[in-house]
Amino acid sequence: MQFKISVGKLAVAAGLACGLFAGAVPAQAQSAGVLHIYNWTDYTAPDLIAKFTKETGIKVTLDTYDSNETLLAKLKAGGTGYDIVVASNDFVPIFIDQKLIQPINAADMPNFKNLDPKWQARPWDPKAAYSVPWQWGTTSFSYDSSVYPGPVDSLGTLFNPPAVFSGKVSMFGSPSEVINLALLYMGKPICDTNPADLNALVKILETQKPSVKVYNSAGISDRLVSGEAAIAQIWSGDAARARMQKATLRYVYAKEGAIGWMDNMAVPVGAPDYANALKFINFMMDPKNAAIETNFAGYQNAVPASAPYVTPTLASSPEFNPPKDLKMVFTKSCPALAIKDYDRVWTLLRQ
Ligand code: N2P
Repeated sequence: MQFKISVGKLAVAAGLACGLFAGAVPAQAQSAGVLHIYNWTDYTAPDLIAKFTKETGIKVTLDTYDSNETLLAKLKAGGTGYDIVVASNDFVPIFIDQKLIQPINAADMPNFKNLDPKWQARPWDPKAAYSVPWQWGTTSFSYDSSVYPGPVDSLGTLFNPPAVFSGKVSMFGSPSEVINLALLYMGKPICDTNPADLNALVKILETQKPSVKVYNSAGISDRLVSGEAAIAQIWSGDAARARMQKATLRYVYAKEGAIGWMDNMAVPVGAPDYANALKFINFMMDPKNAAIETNFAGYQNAVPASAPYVTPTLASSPEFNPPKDLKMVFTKSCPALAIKDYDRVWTLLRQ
């Protein structure tokens, strides 16, 4: 083992020997030319990657996942080789506590000033010590109005669906995201552990289950567009993209509200290309680059000066513009007890 030395380390050693480095070489800067990104599916604009590579010479690899739980399991297993991951606000504190992501001191980056001040100090990372906003959006559901004309104004249409949706319901595969939306439907707070409420929660999910075709957070838009699903739990940007392919789809802002969230870039502990990760994070806070990502994925970013570059079709879309009077409940990290309860609910549901 002790004789193993990575190619990156050799390159650094060679560079030092040739006097290429004027200052101190950061310990993590082993490989000059690669960045390994691990992000949600359909969430990284190919144009952005091409532009980053063109401007920096850094090559990018991209792997994808479909839930925070998958990302957590992957980082816990260790040895991923990823330099950038994108975690939702309710999971960032978990990654910090479990020492799975490392400090990046984003406030010191040149483009940090481009962030909207309200997103510079986020409750889950007040000093931007570990993370930088990627995008934010809402979670609700879309249905096909050619299958069911509506009107639809309640999460009840998803959780207690009319017969026409039988076998055509698509739900996320993520316990936290399914349970948060069900709690909202019940009018109960996120992280609720009241036993009577938990029983009612199980009942709602068990009642919905016979209508559910699949619990899977990947491929949602494809299922809606192909007709395999006619109603689906979905995030706002994916909903906009799906509707652009199938005009009869409708994203619902229910009277019970919608879930709000923000995803954040972070650097895993042990990232092989730490310096490149910081370059990418800074690159993403450039207004034009933030707009490229927004135009691709359909979500709001945290860089106000990106607005002029956002396509008018997206900027004026209903999915991009939650109504002013919407009850938006932002997700948050739950105490260990609630997480345990929700694991039990999920296990019961999926057995
Ligand atoms: C994936 C979008 C995921 C956002 N297309 C969920 N936080």
